[in-house]
Amino acid sequence: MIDLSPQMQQAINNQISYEGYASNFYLALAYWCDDQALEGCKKFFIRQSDEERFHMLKLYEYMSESGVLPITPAIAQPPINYTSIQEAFQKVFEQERSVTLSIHNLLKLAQDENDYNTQHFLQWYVDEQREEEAVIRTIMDRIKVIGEGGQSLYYIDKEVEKINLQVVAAEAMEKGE
Ligand code: OFO
Repeated sequence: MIDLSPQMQQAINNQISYEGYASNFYLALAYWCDDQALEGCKKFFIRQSDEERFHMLKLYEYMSESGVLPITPAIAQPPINYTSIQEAFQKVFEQERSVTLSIHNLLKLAQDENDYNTQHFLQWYVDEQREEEAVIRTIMDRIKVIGEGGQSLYYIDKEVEKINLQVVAAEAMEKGE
């Protein structure tokens, strides 16, 4: 059994709520894309929403393994409207940066407390955030290259769909599927 300090329990509970918010944030974004007829982007965000839920569940399991009852959080309303796909991806990037920061703060707490189990557990999240930020940066770069001409939305959507398939393939490979 893993011993979690009261501060660590609180911090992991906070992280549960950030991951839950991220999952709903992406879900809302998926259906904004659906409303804009951006099917490729919708698929990208549905998958991302599922991933965030998985991140949240991993934290539940970690708490449970430690003999602590996780607190299921109230989830704040995420944005449901954007002025453009460019703005949407900018907000996604900011959202990911804030989660990265909270993971780093959590890791810092684990280091300060000499909590080696939690440090080890969190390394997976550190890697995951780095990969997610890299994917979002790639998409933002492609959006810039495509520009804002007449059919740009069509090409952006196709590009995001392609990147989504690459992410799915990379994840399957990691799992050895
Ligand atoms: Fe949970 O990975 Fe991003 O936010």
